[in-house]
Amino acid sequence: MLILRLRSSAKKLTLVNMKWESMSPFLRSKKVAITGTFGAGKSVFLLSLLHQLHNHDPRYFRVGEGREDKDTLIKNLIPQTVGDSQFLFPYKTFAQRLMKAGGGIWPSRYSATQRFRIAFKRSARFKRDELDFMTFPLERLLDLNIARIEKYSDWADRVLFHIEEDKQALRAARPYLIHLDAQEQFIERLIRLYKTSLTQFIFDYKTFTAPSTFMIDLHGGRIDGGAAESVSQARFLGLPPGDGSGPKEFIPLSGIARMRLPEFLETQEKNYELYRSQLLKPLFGEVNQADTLLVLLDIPALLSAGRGAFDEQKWLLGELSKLLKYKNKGGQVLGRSQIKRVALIANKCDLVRTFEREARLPLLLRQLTDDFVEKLHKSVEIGRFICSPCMATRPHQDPQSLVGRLINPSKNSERGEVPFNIPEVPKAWPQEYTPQDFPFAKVWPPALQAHEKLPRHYRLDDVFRFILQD
Ligand SMILES: Nc1nc2c(ncn2[C@@H]2O[C@H](COP(=O)(O)OP(=O)(O)O)[C@@H](O)[C@H]2O)c(=O)[nH]1
Ligand SMILES: [Mg+2]
Repeated sequence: MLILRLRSSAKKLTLVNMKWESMSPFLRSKKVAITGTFGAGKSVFLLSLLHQLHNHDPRYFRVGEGREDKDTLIKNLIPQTVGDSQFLFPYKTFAQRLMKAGGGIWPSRYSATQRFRIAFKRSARFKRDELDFMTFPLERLLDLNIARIEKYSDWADRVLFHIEEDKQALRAARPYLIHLDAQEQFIERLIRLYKTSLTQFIFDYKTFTAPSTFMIDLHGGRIDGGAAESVSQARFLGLPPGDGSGPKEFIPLSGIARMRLPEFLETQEKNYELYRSQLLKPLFGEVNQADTLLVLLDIPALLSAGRGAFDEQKWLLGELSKLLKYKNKGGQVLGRSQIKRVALIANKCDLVRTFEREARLPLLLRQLTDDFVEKLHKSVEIGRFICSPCMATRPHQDPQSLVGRLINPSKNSERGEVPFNIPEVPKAWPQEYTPQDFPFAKVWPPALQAHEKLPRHYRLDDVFRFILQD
């Protein structure tokens, strides 16, 4: 409790700071939250953006808005300290790895939430700018119900209800449900069975796979494919072990099981509350304090993972819209949304055939996000972007191919640049499709050529101008 209290008073302090700074006549502060599902490109986006700003060249990264100020320069950029340094984005290390001679590597995972704060001056402006970036996994929105439902037992009933409504989920969870109803229950066994069910839900893109830390842990690692029984047991259904104590897990107990296991129920209630107060409330509260939200949508990945991935993405966007709508109702729990701008970004467009980028991605992006936009407050400004923060492919004479450093080790063990086939992007999202229909490849970052100082990007500067707008 003490730690919690300390934390919240630290938060108040930063709030006071932010207020003071935003009123300062010499500084313009903005808070930018970046989200997207696992692998959508949050770290690469932040890395590339920071890299372009640290090494700003107005020929390749346009900051000025009008035609007349196309030479606006980023000057005097200074990284600022962030509140909690364990989440500091290791910009320098990642940039060195990305820029290695002969071809670099993508950033690795180290934390699900990342932060970086910079201050700089635009040559045409009087005030300095400060940008405070944070990233978080969109999968955390799987927990929105936990954040909103105060009582553990209400949440448990609701989850069990959802499982029973869904035939496929019911099948996956049957061993767990049977043990819940058994004469005698073994707690370890209940937890093990629930982990197995949840793993299956994740593989089937079920949207009630909470707590989300089971899928994406606090280090940003995602559960791997494989047999549901074996891959799941080392992961936690709640907060991980720490401070010398074990994991703080919770599973949905039925009404009968809650009566039969009063002591276990008590720890379940406690762990549920800890998860809400230590993870969800601070995170969602902070997201709502951002001015601008960037949502990275990896259309090639959604196509190459099958229709379930598309449906899950849409559902997560729906939950995100609920979080942002807390403007009027129940705003006390998760904070009033301050978000004024949302950028919807069709990311990694360098993996799509050159001519299809502008011809096909815009419509797919619309179809994916229209319901989301519809649900937002009308005052929120929406920007839509086709983007690649780090172009890792080059055109090939065959328009159905691109050249890049293919990751597939059996096809390119040397990590050299090779041409490879690119599937055609559909004109609209098909009602049904499987991973075989759109086999998009993965590539290493580009091996820079002699005249290139920085990786190329595709319209990353458009997104940046959107962030900076007055
Ligand atoms: N071709 C291409 N691949 C990218 C780009 N951005 C990210 N990726 C790939 O996507 C992977 C995941 O990106 P990352 O930023 O770590 O995703 P995160 O989980 O959202 O932080 C990277 O390892 C790259 O393989 C891009 O602009 N172009
Ligand atoms: Mg990342």
